[in-house]
Amino acid sequence: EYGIVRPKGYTVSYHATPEMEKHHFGQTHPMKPWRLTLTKSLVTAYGMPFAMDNYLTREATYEELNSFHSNDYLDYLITAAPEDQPRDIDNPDKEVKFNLGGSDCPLFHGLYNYCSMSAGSSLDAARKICSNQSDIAIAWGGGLHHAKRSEASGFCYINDIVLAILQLLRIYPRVLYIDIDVHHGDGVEEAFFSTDRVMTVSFHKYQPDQFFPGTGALEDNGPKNEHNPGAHHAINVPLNDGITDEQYEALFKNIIGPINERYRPSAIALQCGADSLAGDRLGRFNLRVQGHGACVRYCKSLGLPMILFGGGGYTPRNVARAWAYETSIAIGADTRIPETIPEHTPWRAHFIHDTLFPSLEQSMHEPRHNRNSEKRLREIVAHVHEQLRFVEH
Ligand code: TV1
Ligand code: CA
Ligand code: ZN
Repeated sequence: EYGIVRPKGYTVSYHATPEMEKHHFGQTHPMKPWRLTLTKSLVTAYGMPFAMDNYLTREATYEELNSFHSNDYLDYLITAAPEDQPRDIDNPDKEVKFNLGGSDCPLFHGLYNYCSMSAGSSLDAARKICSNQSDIAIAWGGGLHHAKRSEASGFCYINDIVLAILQLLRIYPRVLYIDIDVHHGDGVEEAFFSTDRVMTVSFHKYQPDQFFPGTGALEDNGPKNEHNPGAHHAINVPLNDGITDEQYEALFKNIIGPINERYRPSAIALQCGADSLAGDRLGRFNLRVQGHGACVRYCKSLGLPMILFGGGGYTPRNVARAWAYETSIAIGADTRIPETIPEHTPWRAHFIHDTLFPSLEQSMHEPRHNRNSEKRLREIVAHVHEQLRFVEH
């Protein structure tokens, strides 16, 4: 109804299920799977499903999860019940196995179903890219970048991104992983630390001991041993509070452009964590929906097959705005969707302001002070370019 049509000779697939969205991490926990419902409602109100192939996600199988995660960990994840949740008062000494059951990664009803649905959406997306049936595949329920082989971490239990990239590697010689979540993409970096077939690039707030997870310094570029193929293939862009759209966009292009030219990836995996937006409950940046989306648009312009993953994002109305806008960018309809949120959008009242692009003032009471100097950003770009001199191809 907004004149959104299927792009010619170009296929975008959308992988989701309402099953995932009904799970709860707990009353006060910042991760709200319901933000996926809000996202879908906006995508639908704008008429975008007509321009995409829409797939209902299935649960990933044990064997699929096992392609990265250990049996010990998966077996515990299957059987661990909310009753196993250690309670500080009743049982202060109860051991937390695999980092499961603490406050960040609680055990909740249906946890295994939630995890396998998230992984299922990312694996389906990867398979569509491998079979050339999609040019861009979208899995907003994925993007859980902190999970390790045998450990849950930072609201993430199963690393769906690692699973999806492992699928891409069956077909594509080199995969570029880009992570614009406000947190460091440590789990994905670690999984591909020793290979040159994946280059990982994370942009994040960096302040060890003050901001999770505390890793991802500028100088951390992979194994220090020059003979390890993974050397120079981990790129970290540590940032401070309050970075703006203008700075972030320039930084993104100055880093991803040269990486694309030098590394020549055959596919892109882009984690679009929306906690880098202004006004996020956990984030620290001043990005607007347009600035966040500009990263997606730039990646699309490189013309490579691409998966878009979700990730963090703790102010649901802004998560929905960003991911709906980025869906429109994927289908090439971003110049055609109206800025005013459609009248008939379910839960429209949740958006507070009726625009897709709230101003900084609308997103937060007072914009954060920008602690990123131009000088420091230039140093970061120079350091990354220096790393690229060591990258072959
Ligand atoms: C329950 C209830 C859990 C309220 C967790 C914020 C809560 C946080 C909560 C929280 C919170 C974190 C740490 C400290 C490590 C801990 C999806 C030494 C108001 C991808 C994960 C952030 C981000 C984890 C995930 C972080 C992602 N911040 N309220 N927990 N311990 N954990 O700092 O990258 O977005 O905050
Ligand atoms: Ca990041
Ligand atoms: Zn995050």
